Amino acid sequence: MAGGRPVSTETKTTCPYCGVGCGVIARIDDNGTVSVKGDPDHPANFGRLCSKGSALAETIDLDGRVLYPQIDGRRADWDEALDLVASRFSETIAEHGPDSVAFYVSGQLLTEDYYVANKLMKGFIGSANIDTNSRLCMSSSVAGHRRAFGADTVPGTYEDIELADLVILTGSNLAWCHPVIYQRLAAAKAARPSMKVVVIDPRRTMTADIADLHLAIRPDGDVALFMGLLAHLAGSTVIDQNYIGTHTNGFAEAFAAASALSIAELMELTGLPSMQLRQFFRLFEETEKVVTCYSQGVNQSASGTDKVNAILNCHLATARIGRPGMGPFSLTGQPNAMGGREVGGLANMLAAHMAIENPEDCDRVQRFWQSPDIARKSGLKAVDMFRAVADGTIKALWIMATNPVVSMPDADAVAAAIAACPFVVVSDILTDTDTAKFAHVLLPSLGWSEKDGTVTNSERRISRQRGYLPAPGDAKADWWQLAEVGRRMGFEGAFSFGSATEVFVEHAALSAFENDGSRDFDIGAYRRIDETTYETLEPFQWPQPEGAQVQTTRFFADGGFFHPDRKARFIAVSAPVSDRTSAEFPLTLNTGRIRDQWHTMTRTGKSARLSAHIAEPFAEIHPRDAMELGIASAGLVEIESPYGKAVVRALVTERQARGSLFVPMHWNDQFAAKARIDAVVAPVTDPFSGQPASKNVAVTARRLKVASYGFAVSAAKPQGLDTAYWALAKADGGWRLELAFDAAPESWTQWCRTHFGIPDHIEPLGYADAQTGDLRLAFFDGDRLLAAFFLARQPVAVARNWAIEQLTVRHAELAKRFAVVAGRPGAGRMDPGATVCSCFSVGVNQIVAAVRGGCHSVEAVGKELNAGTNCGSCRAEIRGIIDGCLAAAAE
Ligand SMILES: Nc1nc2c(c(=O)[nH]1)N[C@H]1C(S)=C(S)[C@@H](COP(=O)(O)OP(=O)(O)OC[C@H]3O[C@@H](n4cnc5c(=O)[nH]c(N)nc54)[C@H](O)[C@@H]3O)O[C@H]1N2
Ligand SMILES: Nc1nc2c(c(=O)[nH]1)N[C@H]1C(S)=C(S)[C@@H](COP(=O)(O)OP(=O)(O)OC[C@H]3O[C@@H](n4cnc5c(=O)[nH]c(N)nc54)[C@H](O)[C@@H]3O)O[C@H]1N2
Ligand code: SF4
Ligand SMILES: [Mo]
Repeated sequence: MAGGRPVSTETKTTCPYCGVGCGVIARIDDNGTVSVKGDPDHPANFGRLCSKGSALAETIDLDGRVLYPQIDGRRADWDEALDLVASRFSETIAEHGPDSVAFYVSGQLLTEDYYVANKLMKGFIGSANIDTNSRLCMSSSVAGHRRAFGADTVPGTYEDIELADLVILTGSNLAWCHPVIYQRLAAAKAARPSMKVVVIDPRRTMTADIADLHLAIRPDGDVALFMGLLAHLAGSTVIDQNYIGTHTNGFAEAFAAASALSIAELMELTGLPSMQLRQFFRLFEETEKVVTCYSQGVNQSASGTDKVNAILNCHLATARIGRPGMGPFSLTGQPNAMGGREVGGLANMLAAHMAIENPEDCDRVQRFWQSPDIARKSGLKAVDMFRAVADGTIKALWIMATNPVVSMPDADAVAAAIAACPFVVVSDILTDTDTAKFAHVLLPSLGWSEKDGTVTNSERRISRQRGYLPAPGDAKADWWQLAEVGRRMGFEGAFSFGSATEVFVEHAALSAFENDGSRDFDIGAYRRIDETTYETLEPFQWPQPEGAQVQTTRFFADGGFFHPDRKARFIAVSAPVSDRTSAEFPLTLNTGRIRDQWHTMTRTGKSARLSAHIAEPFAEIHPRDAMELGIASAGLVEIESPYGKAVVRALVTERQARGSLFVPMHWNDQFAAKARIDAVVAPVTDPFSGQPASKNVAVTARRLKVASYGFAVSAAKPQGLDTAYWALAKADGGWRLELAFDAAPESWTQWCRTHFGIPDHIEPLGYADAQTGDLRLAFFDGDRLLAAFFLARQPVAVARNWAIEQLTVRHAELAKRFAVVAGRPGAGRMDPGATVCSCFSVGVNQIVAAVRGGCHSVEAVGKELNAGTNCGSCRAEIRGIIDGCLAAAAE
């Protein structure tokens, strides 16, 4: 039973990863096996999925799950745990006031969870100290929208991206981070090749593969670029004086600010040659149907809000907004970043898109909630919230569905703050996360596949997530945990929700409460729905006011903004000084995502298939920078800022601009020795949004000298690792492990026994070369490989996928066992190489062979190897490999 229903064999639900919000059909076979496929009827994806969505079934096992409440590490029952949480929060409030407690929540909560969290903190505890990881994600967009539009409104729809003649992607690695929108864009462009795509990103990402123009902008050059564009447009005929005059304010000031920049200054600030600038400006000028999509290269910046407004200015000035194929488009990161904004989950929002700084809104919400108290001023934003935890102002903290010890800037300081906090509650699905280990009370939450509720995607579409598996152990929904604590804190009536439906209905009612069209967010049509309607709810876009026709899904084509005068505001922005480097910290660290991992890897890290794409933390570095620093490809690099250090593998590539490094945000202390890159990221924030500048951090980098490098595969999970470097990844049949050592242990055999759990009676097959320092050990239990260990003075050259395969094949003959020690495939066997296509586990060497064999297009490679024919997320990489092979052949 899930949510009181019988388990059915096919359930329509929504992917729990990115903000595209793809519909998923989960199927349970007779033997209990779960499989997922794209929902052909869901309007976000029409059946498509990306590699992460396709691998969902591999991430729902119960390994590592929190199954019952824990107090100081011991098992407790719900009553005891909830009583303790309620009493500690109540006592702290009684003694130190409401602002001495805080919630830090997440865009991965369902709307119902989020609604209850916000109601409890803002309406009943009476503090606005609830903030969310959306602060690190969308808050600059929220602030930019609110400045320009008077509300946090995303005007357009996904269809606009397909209808546009020009799609600008700035600060977005769409191919890897919103893969299904990328697939929709790529399909539209293939069908209509006149469509143009511009990618603006300091790095040449996989997304640039589809671009007609790639602008390798200087870090944080975006404000200047869009100021330059506005000045250019103002001098052209496409400026819409009528729209500007009727529906907006502030154009003259914004234009004056923008036109103050000379072309020389523009070139300097953006790092772009004048020809490229002009080409971009002209493309925008000449194309009416233009959509500008932006994501973290825009939001995560000290000038993030200004970047957003600089973009919005250009769309407002040309009235290219809210019409088919036109508009600015903030791509949301998390599955429910939008839902969180709708319930007011940020410390500076109220609920249902009402403003905390507006006393009338506060009164209205208080009346609706019939609450004793309501927060009337903003609470602490994430970075300040953890500072207040550090300095003892906040004494009780509830962290839900987020892993701040990994994802917050200055992460070591955040870890220290949480460790020192007198009372920490963590609601998670896993026991061992970098944050959960600090919990006084660890509460087991229902995860995807078990929980029920709604999420809102980037295009304002509300979809159901539905549970189809039973609750594991004592796990309970996040909203239930919050409501129980609310009741136990004395707010019985306000938190008597019996189901997710009841929460949703109240949320819908609040959105409609005294809403005469003055607020954009209105889903009043759903304020009276019953359990059955909620159960079968089809995806729908807001707004949906009660009694209105199902209406157009775009905003602002004819004005109707949400400032009191119903006009939009141009914002006069100025170009920031963006270079943060110094003699001591001469490099710019840029951080972000890779295709097949999700955030702190608590879920995607469980899939061997996803882990095969990129199996260890890395820093992209330009070949010339690498040379100057003496960093060799595949060597190790130590990155340092005044805040902390990290050690990752060097990935030398010309895709990276000179003077900067790119490191993924995903790795953490569960998967690597020292790769939490946020330990290095400075806690610098945007002055309007409070969003951290995670993409422009001054650092220094050096080669990490080690005595030897290692690689291992192990059937059992390696334990107790403490070497100079290690990075662990799930593999079919076990684990793979990259290693480096400062010194040799007394016995390598003993070292392997300890860390790979090898019984004493099993002696290794071995090979050692004193001259080269090469050492190989393989431990077999009968014909099964338990572990193989390869050591060298240089980064180990063993074929990784081949070595991993040895964990699952049988080694009956001695020759086969010796092949493992030899560290290479036998004659006639090809090493597939690093995985490119995770759906069909096709490696780079196989693709190269196919290209050499005459497959010169992605389609031909697909026919030969299946690669790229399922989710398509790897098609850009396959094209890159083909281009590389053909270029090499032509030389
Ligand atoms: N595979 C995968 N997909 C995800 C996620 C994931 O963890 N893994 N997470 C989801 C979430 S929550 C989010 S927020 C989104 C994020 O999605 P994206 O924003 O697309 O991803 P990022 O890699 O964080 O950053 C995007 C790009 O911004 C570029 N950039 C850095 N500095 C600048 C700059 O100054 N100007 C410009 N124009 N570009 C710059 C970076 O080089 C990077 O390529 O992804 C979502 N999708
Ligand atoms: N340097 C750098 N830092 C960044 C970024 C960057 O680009 N660079 N990006 C930032 C952005 S945009 C984001 S969105 C954040 C993301 O960062 P986080 O939110 O910290 O990352 P997640 O791994 O998604 O954390 C989700 C946690 O919730 C748990 N969980 C999963 N499902 C449930 C559930 O149903 N209920 C509960 N209670 N728990 C659950 C997971 O096990 C995990 O511990 O990182 C930010 N940090
Ligand atoms: S694009 Fe991929 S990760 Fe995003 S919602 Fe769709 S399937 Fe999930
Ligand atoms: Mo995000």
